[in-house]
Amino acid sequence: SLLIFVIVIVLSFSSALYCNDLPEMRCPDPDWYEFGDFCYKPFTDQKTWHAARTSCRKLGADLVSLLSLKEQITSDMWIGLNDLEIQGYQWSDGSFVSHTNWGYGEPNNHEGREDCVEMVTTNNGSSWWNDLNCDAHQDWICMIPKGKNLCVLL
Ligand SMILES: [Ca+2]
Ligand SMILES: [Ca+2]
Repeated sequence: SLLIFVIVIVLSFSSALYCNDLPEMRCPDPDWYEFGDFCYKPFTDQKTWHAARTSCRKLGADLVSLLSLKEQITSDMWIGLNDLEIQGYQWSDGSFVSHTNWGYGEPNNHEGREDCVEMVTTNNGSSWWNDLNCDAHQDWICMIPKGKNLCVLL
């Protein structure tokens, strides 16, 4: 069979990221949970929302936009949703905001300083979204489409 590798070169700072496709529609490695058409990986080294997004993007992924993997999420985690732009809430990866899952009284934009969104998970397993100051340090979760390999920094 013919393997077609698509090389995408992304300039990031002064380094280049090389990202290719996998020969099969699967996740890049066993650390990534497969669900539907996407792969998910939670990270527990707490970061600001922007630092978390940068880390995901360096892998060729982005902060999670489709949350159909609740059982894998056991802590409060940054997701890709934000209202950093004037247009209102958007997903970091450009996905259409088709539904929301705000907690009671959220988003409250507390003190006018909450432009990023975390998914809060309670002890009984239910979860909801809360807008939060982007500079808070939280766990985070990346999402990458199945069939895409992780980028390599050269
Ligand atoms: Ca806000
Ligand atoms: Ca809030």
